[in-house]
Amino acid sequence: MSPEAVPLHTDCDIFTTVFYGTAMAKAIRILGRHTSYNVQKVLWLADELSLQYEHIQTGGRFGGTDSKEFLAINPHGKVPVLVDRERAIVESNTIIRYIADVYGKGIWNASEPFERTLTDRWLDWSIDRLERAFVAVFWGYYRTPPEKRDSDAIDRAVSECEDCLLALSAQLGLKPYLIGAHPTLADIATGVFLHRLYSIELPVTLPDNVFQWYQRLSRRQPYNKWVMSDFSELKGRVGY
Ligand SMILES: N[C@@H](CCC(=O)N[C@@H](CS)C(=O)NCC(=O)O)C(=O)O
Repeated sequence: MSPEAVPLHTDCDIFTTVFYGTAMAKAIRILGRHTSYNVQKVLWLADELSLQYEHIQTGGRFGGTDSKEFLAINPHGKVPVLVDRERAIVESNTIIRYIADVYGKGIWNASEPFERTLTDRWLDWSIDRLERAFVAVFWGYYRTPPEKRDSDAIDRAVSECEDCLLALSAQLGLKPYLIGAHPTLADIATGVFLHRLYSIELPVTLPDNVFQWYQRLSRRQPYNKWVMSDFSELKGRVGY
């Protein structure tokens, strides 16, 4: 089923679906609209690991995040949420760490504490620097109607994004992925922003290393399916 084909859920449906399952219920349920880059991190990793899960479109035009049942699961009213049996996990980077720890067989995140910091620092940096710069570009330009845009703020945000891309480029060096020969959570938490930076009409320069990394990621089926999915419904949409 294509992402768009999933039916809308009422608040009540979401509560029922999450806790009691549907006819196609799986132990793992991923709540969140596929157009959210935070949700895409989770769907991308789940497919890399061939997890069996149920995807419940939630938030945005699908609604459901302001119901009291959803807020009981995530008081921030945001997606993604992962429900693994009866336990709910929130915050995209926390969720991907959890999935990697429980289902990842040591490939996507190291267990040795120092090795783990090598990946973790990119997850933290992605929130502190990259996401902040990306959001200023994506919301300031793509999601804001032309007559309301602040072009100076957009220029500053593009420059901040380009600084972040240079930091990624330096790290990529001779390595195909941020940590080495195989992608890890570091690539997921940062690589999820690349497609949008590359494909909105603004000229954001991708350094060579970063462009090649983007191409490598694009050839991975889960990246192609989720991260490179159509997000045009968000254009000029400041509502959520
Ligand atoms: N820090 C949170 C941020 C979650 C977040 O802001 N999610 C956005 C989508 S990217 C959301 O739920 N927006 C409201 C909506 O989609 O209805 C995370 O990483 O999970």
